[in-house]
Amino acid sequence: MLNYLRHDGVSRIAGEVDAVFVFITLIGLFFFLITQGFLIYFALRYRKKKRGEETETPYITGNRWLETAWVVVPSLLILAIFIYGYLVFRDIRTPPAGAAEINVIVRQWLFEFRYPDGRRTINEVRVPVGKPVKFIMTSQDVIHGFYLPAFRVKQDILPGRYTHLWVQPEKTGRFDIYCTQYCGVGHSNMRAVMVVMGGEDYEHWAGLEEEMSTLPLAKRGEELVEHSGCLACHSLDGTVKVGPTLKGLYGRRVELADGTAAIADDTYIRESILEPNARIVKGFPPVMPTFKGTIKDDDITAIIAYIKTLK
Ligand code: HEC
Ligand SMILES: [Cu+2]
Repeated sequence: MLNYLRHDGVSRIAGEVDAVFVFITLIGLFFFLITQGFLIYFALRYRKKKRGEETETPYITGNRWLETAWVVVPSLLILAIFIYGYLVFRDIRTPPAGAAEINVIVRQWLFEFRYPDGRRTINEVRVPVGKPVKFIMTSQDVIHGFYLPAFRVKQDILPGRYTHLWVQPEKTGRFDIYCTQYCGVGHSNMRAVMVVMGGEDYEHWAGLEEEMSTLPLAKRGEELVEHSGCLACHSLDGTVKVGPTLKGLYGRRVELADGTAAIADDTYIRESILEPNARIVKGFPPVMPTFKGTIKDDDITAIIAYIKTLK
């Protein structure tokens, strides 16, 4: 949590947003100290007199200068806060011309990223450092959110509408993305990461994806499991995470929430990925997102082939 307190120069906008907050906080602090200072001073200065020491309260009808000042000064300050805030807001909302466009399609409970060249990734978006990127976002079901705390930017994602958000990362690294609208039981698992890569690394990665199809089936399945967000919820070593482990799953007898049981064969695993809520494993919450439309048919075959190797 604490590392979000400093923006560390990840982008120009992050610095601008922090500066607005510091500006507003300092004004607030200044008036807090003045008002509280006078409160304490007056409480002592005009405290109750001892018996017999009565003084008559002066009758004050007004003070034109004082009243003008306390109307004009706060008005100017609020105007300054508005104008400063508006200028930064305009900057946040206006992507520079020529920003690369990445489509973000979300649903309960995952982020899918689609690149201009047709590549897709799940819960992980890769962008080159130093270049502006515009995310064009829409939801397939309920309202979700897209929050990049390190970059100080946030935007709701709505069904049936497109919203956008842009960033220009100035530092390489991995940055968390959170869904910030309570979107159902799996909400707290709805996280993604933005990987900012150096220009050359990015070019290398962009060329990489194509080679996938020549890999052996199980190896390809392994890559898919690693890059589809499965490992956020499933372990490969037998430990229970949000969901059951994938180790030794193939051929296992699975107790289901409705009291029946199933054998984890090809059909069962396929259904688990495309329609996770059709059969729920006993003792687990129904939080797995569907990968229908995201993972292609032959890729599911590859994932099944990989799960078979996890003895
Ligand atoms: C948000 C967490 C989450 C993600 C991401 C996720 N799963 Fe699941 N998965 C679950 C949970 C929870 C269950 C158990 C409840 C159920 O049956 O839906 C489950 C069940 C399964 C099952 C049935 C397991 C069994 O023991 O019967 C399979 C197979 C599976 N997931 C595969 C995958 C694959 C492959 C991916 C990635 C493409 C994936 N899951 C992504 C949470 C997740
Ligand atoms: Cu969400």
